[in-house]
Amino acid sequence: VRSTTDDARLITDEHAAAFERDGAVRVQGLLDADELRRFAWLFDLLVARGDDMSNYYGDDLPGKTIVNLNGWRTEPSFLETLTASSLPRAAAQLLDSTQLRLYEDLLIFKTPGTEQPTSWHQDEPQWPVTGRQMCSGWFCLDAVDEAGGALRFARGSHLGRLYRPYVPEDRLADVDADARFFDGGDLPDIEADPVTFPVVSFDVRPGDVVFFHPRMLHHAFGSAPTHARRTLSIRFLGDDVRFAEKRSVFYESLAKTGLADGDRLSDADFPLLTGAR
Ligand SMILES: O=C(O)CCC(=O)C(=O)O
Repeated sequence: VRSTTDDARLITDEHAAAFERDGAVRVQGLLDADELRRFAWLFDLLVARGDDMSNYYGDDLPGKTIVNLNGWRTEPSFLETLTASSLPRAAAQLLDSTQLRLYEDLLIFKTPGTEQPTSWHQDEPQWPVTGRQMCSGWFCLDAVDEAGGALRFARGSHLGRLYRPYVPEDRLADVDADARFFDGGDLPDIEADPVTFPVVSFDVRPGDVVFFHPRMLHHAFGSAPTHARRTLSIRFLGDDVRFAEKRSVFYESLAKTGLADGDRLSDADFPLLTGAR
């Protein structure tokens, strides 16, 4: 755990400007060796409890994709490790937010040589919230380049429209019910229109964190032939975020928060990580 004081700057003005302009920024060397060791420990524990989601990512393709969503709900030490790390403070600085809450954490493990991609998508369509002060902090425990699964983004797409999320057929009615949020309609073919959607990617080394806005269109190839891709993506919400009911939420507990449109977020479902209550 870092010895920096609470108000030490982890994010430069250049990082903040890039995040605002492009919707994604790489902060190199944010996590030190001790923080990485703690996250690696959590990763090993949670991947063993993960689900093989290869059928969702494309099980006609080589490899395997294991996912564990919301480790914080099952592993008591998760929040302790996260709160003690520099991630929440860096995210708060990036969002210029006094408070920071956890939205969710997502572990993704792609075995070596996985060709199962993460399809182009945005995250916000299935988050039952409104506001601008939101970001995910995505990092890998291994060095990863674009071909080996580093996230690829449509630069600036956080300033554009929201598109209908992909859902299985039995949930299409839920997406229809939320149509007012999806002013972009169906997801366009991102790769086919490089003028509207210029694709950028950041190679990462252990300790680097890529922060991106949940409206960002993003995608990833599988993993390198020689090594696995061990990834954690941790989602943060800042001061201006309020609850906004959606039926197309990604997982069920979000439909059971008891919150109504416009409510401030509750500690029970969105734990406070930094800042006073
Ligand atoms: O790491 C990946 O393959 C996908 C991650 C992702 O979509 C996210 O963090 O929102």
